Amino acid sequence: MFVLILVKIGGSVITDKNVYRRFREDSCKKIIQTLSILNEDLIMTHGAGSFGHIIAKKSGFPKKFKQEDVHAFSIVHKDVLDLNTRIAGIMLEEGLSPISIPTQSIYRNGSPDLTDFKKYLSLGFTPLGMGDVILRAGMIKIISADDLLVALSAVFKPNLVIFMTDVDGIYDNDPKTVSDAKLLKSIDRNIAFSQVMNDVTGGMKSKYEKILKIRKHAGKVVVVNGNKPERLNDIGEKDFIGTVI
Ligand code: ATP
Ligand code: IP8
Repeated sequence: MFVLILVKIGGSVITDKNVYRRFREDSCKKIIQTLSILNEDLIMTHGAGSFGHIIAKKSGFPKKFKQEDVHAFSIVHKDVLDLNTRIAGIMLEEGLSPISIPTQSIYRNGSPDLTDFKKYLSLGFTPLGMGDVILRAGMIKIISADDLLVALSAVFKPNLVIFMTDVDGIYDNDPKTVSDAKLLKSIDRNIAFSQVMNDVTGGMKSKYEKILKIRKHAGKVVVVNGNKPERLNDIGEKDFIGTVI
């Protein structure tokens, strides 16, 4: 049914966002197992979770570059690469052929150069992008994997884009702080978003704004619980648990 699928594995699923560099290997493995058996063309990206957001926030990123930022910038970048290597390792174990495409090297100008994604996808690899910090025009910027999906969707026109977070989809309020928050099975109204702790990319609100841009180029966009990746098999069914945009 699907031909090209773009995925963001959220840092909220594969890391503990409250604990610096805590990787959730089992959750990551389960997601990759589920994606690999879909047997479709895949472009994967992942967020930074506690491998990026904690130090970035502590260091005041994004901000104007100052010499004293060099070390923290370097730590965030190295931690993101560490997370990326762990994910790529699991992908290999599950029979995929990942190729990591560093955000550092594709954001040379204002918009990203996606040539490598195209090249490797056409050769049967699974391109793997990541949220990272970049230096541009005297600024330290944060490129979220959500930003990458906006750019990738405009070029690849995917049939399906999947966002995975640690909750069941998009709610009418933050389900972690509002006990009667309701899951929106499909989006048709404005939502009150709360800031996500330890997140420097605007949490769910900014994700939703990016999803609306992606929606223009994609057949379907879904937000699902990455801890229950098997729900992907129910997309299109009445009892699918997640948000369809
Ligand atoms: P990362 O940027 O580290 O990759 P992520 O993409 O997995 O993270 P977050 O930015 O952490 O995702 O967003 C998911 C979090 O957003 C959830 O843990 C949830 O508590 C919070 N949240 C806030 N408002 C909402 C909402 N209206 N619906 C769903 N989740 C919400
Ligand atoms: O986790 C953010 O990417 P995201 C990247 O996809 C950093 O929002 C370094 C915080």
